[in-house]
Amino acid sequence: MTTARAHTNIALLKYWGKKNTELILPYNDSISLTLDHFYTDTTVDFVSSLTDDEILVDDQPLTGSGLKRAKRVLNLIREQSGIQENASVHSTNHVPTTAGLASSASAFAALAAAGSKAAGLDLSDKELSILARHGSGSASRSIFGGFVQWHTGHDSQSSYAQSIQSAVDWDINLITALVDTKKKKVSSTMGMQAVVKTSPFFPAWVKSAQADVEPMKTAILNKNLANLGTIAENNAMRMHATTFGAVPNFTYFQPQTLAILDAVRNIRKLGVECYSTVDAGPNVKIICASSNNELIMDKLATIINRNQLLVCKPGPGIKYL
Ligand code: 2P0
Repeated sequence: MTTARAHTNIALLKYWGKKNTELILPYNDSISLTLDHFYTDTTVDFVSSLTDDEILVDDQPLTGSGLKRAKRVLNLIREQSGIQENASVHSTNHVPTTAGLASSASAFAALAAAGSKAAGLDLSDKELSILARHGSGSASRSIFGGFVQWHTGHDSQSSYAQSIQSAVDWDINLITALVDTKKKKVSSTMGMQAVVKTSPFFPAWVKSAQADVEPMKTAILNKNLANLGTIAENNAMRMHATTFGAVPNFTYFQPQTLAILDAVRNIRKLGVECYSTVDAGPNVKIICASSNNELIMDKLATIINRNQLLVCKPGPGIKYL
C-alpha cells in the first residue's frame, strides 16, 4: 500500500488543444508553476479479493470520465508491472472545490505515483509524468515542483514534463481572484476540442504559444518577473481568443473577470508589477511579488471581496507519505 501527495499547478504558458486525444498529446509545449497549499493525497493498494477497481474520491465512488481516465492509468500500471489484481484507491483532495483551481492535475499525478509504487515499479520522474499524462494533460506537470515545462513530443514516450527550476528562491507568487466557483458550462476537455475543430484562430494560437517557450524559460532562469508576467498574460489572452473564434463561439470570461483584468492593467500603470492569467474558467490569477500582495489586494477590493482573494506560493513535486 502506498500513499503519494501531488500539488496543483497553474500554467503560465497554456496547454490548449490535443493533437492526439487518445494519448493526450498537446499541440504546443506548456510551462507551469506548481503551487503550495493545494494538493491531493492518494493511497493505492492492489488487492486480490477485489473483482473490480474500487476508486473513492473524497469518500465518493468515482464515475463517468474521471473513472475511465483513472482506470486507463491503472491499466497502464498493470501492463508495466505484470500485476493482475484490481486496485483499491482512496483519494483526498485538499483543493477546496470553492478554490476554482483544477484538481485533475494533482489527482492524476498522485494516482500515477502511488499506483506505480504500490505495484512495485520504481519509475523515474519522466516515466511518472508520461503515466500521469494519460489521466489528464496538466497532471504530467504536477510530478515536479516549481517551474515546469511539458514537451509536446511526437508520441507517448516523447511527451513528458521536465523541471525548469524546482527550488524557486525568488519572490514570485499568485493571487487567485475567485470570480465564480460553480462548475463551468464548457469543460477544458470540451473547450479545447471545440477550438481545435472550429476556431480559425487555433493555428495562430499554436504558433504564438510555441514561440513563447524560449523567452519564458529565459525569463524564469533570469528571475525576471516583468518579462515572465508579460509573456504569461499575452499567452492567456491568446488562448481565450480561440474561444471567441470558435463556432459556436463561447467564452470563459464573466463581467467580473474583465473588470479584474482591467484593474490589473491599471495597477501596472502605477508602476506595480502585476500580470494576469486565466484558465478555462472565470477566475483570474495575478502574478506578482509577494511584497506587493497587500497593495494589489487593497486595489482589487473595490471589485471583489477580500475573502475571494487567495494567495498561492510555489510548491513542491511528488512526495511519498
Ligand atoms: C493548462 N488547462 O495548461 C490549461 C490551461 C486549462 C487551460 O490543462 O483534457 O484538465 O484532462 O488533458 O489537463 C486543463 O486541462 O485537460 C488545462 P485534459 P486538463 O493548465
